[in-house]
Amino acid sequence: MHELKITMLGPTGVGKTSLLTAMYEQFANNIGEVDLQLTPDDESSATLQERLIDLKSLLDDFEAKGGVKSTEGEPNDLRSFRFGLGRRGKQPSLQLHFQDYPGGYHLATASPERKQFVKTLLTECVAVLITIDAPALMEVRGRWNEKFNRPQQITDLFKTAYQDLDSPRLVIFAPVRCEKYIKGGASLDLVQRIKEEYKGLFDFLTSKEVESNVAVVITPVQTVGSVVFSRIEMNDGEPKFKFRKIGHDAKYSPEDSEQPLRYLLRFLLKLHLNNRNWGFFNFLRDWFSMDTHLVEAIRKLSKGCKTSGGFVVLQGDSYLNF
Ligand SMILES: Nc1nc2c(ncn2[C@@H]2O[C@H](COP(=O)(O)OP(=O)(O)OP(=O)(O)O)[C@@H](O)[C@H]2O)c(=O)[nH]1
Ligand SMILES: [Mg+2]
Repeated sequence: MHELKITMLGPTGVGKTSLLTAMYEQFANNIGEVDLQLTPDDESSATLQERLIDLKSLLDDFEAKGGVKSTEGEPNDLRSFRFGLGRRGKQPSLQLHFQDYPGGYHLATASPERKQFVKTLLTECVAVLITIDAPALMEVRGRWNEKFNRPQQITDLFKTAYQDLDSPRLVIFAPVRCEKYIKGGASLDLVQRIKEEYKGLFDFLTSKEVESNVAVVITPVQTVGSVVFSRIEMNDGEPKFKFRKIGHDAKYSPEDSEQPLRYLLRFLLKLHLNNRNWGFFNFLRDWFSMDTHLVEAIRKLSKGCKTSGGFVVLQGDSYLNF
C-alpha cells in the first residue's frame, strides 16, 4: 500500500496530538454520506484512545487546566499515526502517515541531528500542519505568541526544507483552542493575527521560487468545543492560560476538526486531476485512476471544505479548485 506522509509541526504543548485525536475521532461523524473511511493501525488506535480520555478529562473540572503533557521519543521512536484510507467496508488503498514528533525537536537548544531530522521530514511530506495555540496568538496582542508558537523557528525550518522543491506541497495553518474567537465572531481577527505573526513565513512562501509549488490554507479547529479561554494568570513570571467550560454539563464536542483532512484530500485529488509529472507523488495518479469511486468520494468531501468563518485559501487556488 502506498504511503503519504504529513508532518505535524508546532512546539511542545500547542496541541498537535490533541488535534490529530479530534481529527480522527470526528471524521466519520462529520463527513455524513461520503463513502470514505479512516482506519488507524493498532498502535495508533491505542494512543488515540488514551488521548481522547485525556481530552475528555478537561471537562471534569469547570476550570480546565490545559496543562502540558509531552510526546516522548527519539527520532526512531516517534509517535507515528497511520491511517488507512479507503471506501467504507473495503480494504484501505492508501496510507496516511502523520508524523507527530515532540515539539522540543525544533527548539533552539535541540541537537543538530534532531533539527536535521525535522528538515528531512518536512521535505518528504506532501503536507504540513502547523498547529497554533490560538489564545497565545490572540490574547494581550500576542504578548506570549513567540514563547508558545515559535513562529520564527518554524519560518527558519521552512526556509531550509522548501529549497528547490520539485513538486507541490500543502501547508495548513491550524489554530486550535479557538472556541472563543470563532464562537465569539472574531474569526477575521484570527486570520489577521496569523498574517501578522507569520509575516516572515508568508513572505517566504509567496516568493517567486516557492509560490508556484505551495498551496496555503487556514483551518481553525475547536479542539474541545465546549472549553473556552478565560484568562491568563501569572505565576512567578510565567503565564498560565486558563480555560473554562461553557456550562456545567458541557460535553466534549470538537468542531471542524476534520477540515484539515478535507483540504488535504482535496489537494491530493487535484494533484491527480492536474495530471502532470509530480516527482515522487506520481503514484497518486495510479491510485486514483484505479478507483473512480474514490475520486467521486473525495470530490464530495471537498465540497464540504469551509471557506468562511476563519477558513481561507491564502495561495495556490490552482492546487485546490476543480
Ligand atoms: N483547554 C484546552 N486544552 C487543550 C486543548 N487541546 C489540548 N489541550 C491540552 O493541552 C495539552 C497539550 O496538548 P498536546 O496535544 O499533548 O500537545 P502537543 O503539541 O502534542 O505537545 P508535544 O507532544 O509535547 O509536542 C494537553 O494536556 C491537552 O489536554 C484544547 O482545545 N483546550
Ligand atoms: Mg504530542
